[in-house]
Amino acid sequence: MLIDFLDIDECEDNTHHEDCHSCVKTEGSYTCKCRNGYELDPITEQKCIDINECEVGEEGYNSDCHNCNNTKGSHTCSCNRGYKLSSNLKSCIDVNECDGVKGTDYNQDCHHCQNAEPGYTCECNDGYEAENSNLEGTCIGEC
Ligand SMILES: [Ca+2]
Ligand SMILES: [Ca+2]
Repeated sequence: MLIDFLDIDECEDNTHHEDCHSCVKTEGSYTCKCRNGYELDPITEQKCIDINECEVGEEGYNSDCHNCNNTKGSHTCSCNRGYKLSSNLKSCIDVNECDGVKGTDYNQDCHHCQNAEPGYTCECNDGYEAENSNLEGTCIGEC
């Protein structure tokens, strides 16, 4: 029986790289299959490295993500004022402040709330002046 001592099965011996998610035996060596969010190291082809979705740009993450934060195997987003994270946590969507309970989401003194992106503006009853600035509005009465 002929045994090829030179062809060590790194996958079986557990001597493959610990960052190799799924070891795949090749002729005389091994390579790896990587989990989602990782890619095969192009240099060694023997370990999985995190994809920096924030640097990859449009393909890697949603362009509606305002502040991308790379994490191992994924990434997170945070949003600018007036926006909230969508349910997939990857993009930022406008908050409809006018949907809320008056006094909670929009100003108590705002008579007719108009959603805007971002923020909201107000239309006011007769005798009041609208002051719409800094993503928020309010109605100011005559003194
Ligand atoms: Ca990542
Ligand atoms: Ca809004």
